Amino acid sequence: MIVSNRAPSVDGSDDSGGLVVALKDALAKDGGLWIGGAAQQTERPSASLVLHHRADFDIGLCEMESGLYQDYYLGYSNSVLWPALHGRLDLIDVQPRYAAAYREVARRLARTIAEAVAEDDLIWVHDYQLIPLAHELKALGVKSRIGFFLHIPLPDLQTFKAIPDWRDLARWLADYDLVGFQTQRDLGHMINIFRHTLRGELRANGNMGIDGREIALGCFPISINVDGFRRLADEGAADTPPPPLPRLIGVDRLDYSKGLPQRLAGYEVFLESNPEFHSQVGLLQVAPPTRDDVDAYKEIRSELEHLAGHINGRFGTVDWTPVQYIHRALPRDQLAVLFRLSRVGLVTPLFDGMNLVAKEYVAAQDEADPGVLILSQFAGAAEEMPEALIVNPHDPQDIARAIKAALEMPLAERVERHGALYSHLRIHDVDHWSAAFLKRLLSVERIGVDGVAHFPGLEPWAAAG
Ligand code: GDG
Repeated sequence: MIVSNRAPSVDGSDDSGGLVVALKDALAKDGGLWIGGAAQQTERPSASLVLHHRADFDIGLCEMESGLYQDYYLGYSNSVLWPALHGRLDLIDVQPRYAAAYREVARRLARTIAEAVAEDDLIWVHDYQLIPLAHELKALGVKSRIGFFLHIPLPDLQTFKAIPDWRDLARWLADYDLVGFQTQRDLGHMINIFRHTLRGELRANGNMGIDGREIALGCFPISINVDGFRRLADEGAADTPPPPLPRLIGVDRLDYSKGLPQRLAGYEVFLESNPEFHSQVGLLQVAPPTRDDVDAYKEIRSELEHLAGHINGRFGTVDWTPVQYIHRALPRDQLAVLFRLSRVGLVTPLFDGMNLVAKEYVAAQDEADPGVLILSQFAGAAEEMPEALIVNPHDPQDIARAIKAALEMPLAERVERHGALYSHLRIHDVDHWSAAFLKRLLSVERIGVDGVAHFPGLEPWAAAG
C-alpha cells in the first residue's frame, strides 16, 4: 500500500507527477492499493475508503470536508511544516486549529486503512503531510510493516525545535519501522534529533534503538525515469530548431525554497560584469504557480516578477530580452526538449530535499555536446552530483562566476562532467530508488502476534529493556 497526500487520478489520465511515475510500476507488479486524499472535498465524507479499480492497481480515496482539508494542507502542512523543514522559520504561521486538523486527517486515514489492510501488507507512507500515520495505525492495532519516506529536507536539531509540536513529530517518526531520507545530511539530522529527544541509541547496523524498539533508518536518494526522459528529449529535439542564442534554463514550482530571486540576482551580476555577453545569451525561467492561497507564495511571485522586469528594463534592447519568464506549467515533453536545447541548467534552491530538475536536465542532454548543470550546494542532489558546478545560492557573485564558466567551458570538459553525471544517473534511476526502499522495508521484522517486536540482531535483553 502506498499512502500519500493525494492519490493518482482514477482514470490514469494524469500520471505524469513525479511520485506516480516513480511508484506505479512497483505497485502494479504485486497488485497494490494507492491511498490518498480525494481531489474534491465534500461536506458528507464517507467513513470508508472510496475504492476504484485501475488496470495497474487500485485506488482508495479518503474523503474530507473542505475546512478540514484547508487547515491540514494549506495550514499545518504548508504554512508550518514546509517552511520549518526548509529552515524558513520566519514564514511559519502557527494556528491551533492547523495542528488539530493535521492530527485529525491522520486519524481518519488510519481508520479507513485499518479496515482495508492485511497483516502481511507493506505500507509505504509518503512525506511531511502524513507523519503521524504510523502512530495512529499502531494505536488501532495494525501490525503491518510501515515505512516512511521524507521527500523534503529534515533540518538540524535547533531548527526542528522551533516547531511547536517538535516532540510529537519526533515520536511519530519513531513509530515507523523504517524512515528513509533523500540524503546523508538529513539522515544525520534525524539521528541527532532522536538522540536528543527520545534518548535514541545508534546501533552498529545503523538502526536506532528507542524505548526497546529498533527503528531502521536509511538514505534513499530519489531519482527519475532516466531512459524515458531521455527518449522524450531525443524525440522532440529531432524536429525543434535550436534557440537563436545560447540559453540558460530554470524550471521550478514558484516556491520560496527554490531560490528564484537569488538566481536572478546572480544573473544580474553576471550581465553587469560581463558586457560582452549582452545580446549573446538569454535566461528562460519557467515557474508554474503552486499553493497561491498561502501569503508567502503571493509575495515570492511579485518579487520574481519585479526582478525579471527590473533586469529586462536595465539591460534589454529592442532586439534582446535578457529574461523570459513563464508563470505557467508547460507539458513535460516540451520541458525535455527545452532542457536538451539549453546550454546551462540553473538549479539553485536555498534548501531542497533532492531536486529532480537537476536529474532531468542531465538526462535530457546530448552526450556528444552536453550542456552544463549549475547546482546549489543545498540541493540534496549535490551529494550525488559533484561533477556539476556547485554554487552557494546566497552569493550572487558565485552564481555569476559559474554562469560565465559554464558558457565558456570547452567541449571536452563538458563531455567529461556530463559523462560522469549520466553514468551515475543511469544506474541510480527511480526503479533503483523504490526497489531499495521496499527491499529494506521487507527486511524489517514484523511485530509478532504477541504484540512484541522481533528484530534481527537485537539482543533479547535490549528488547526487554
Ligand atoms: C519535492 C521536493 C524532491 C516543474 N515545472 C513544471 C514541471 N515541473 C516538474 C519538474 C520536476 C517536478 O515538477 C519538480 O520536482 P522537484 O524535485 O524539483 O521539486 P518539488 O516539487 O519541490 O518536489 C524535492 C521531490 O519532492 C521528489 O522527492 O526532489 O526536493 O521538494 O519533475 O520537471 N512539470 C511540467 N511542467 C512544468 O511547468 N510538466
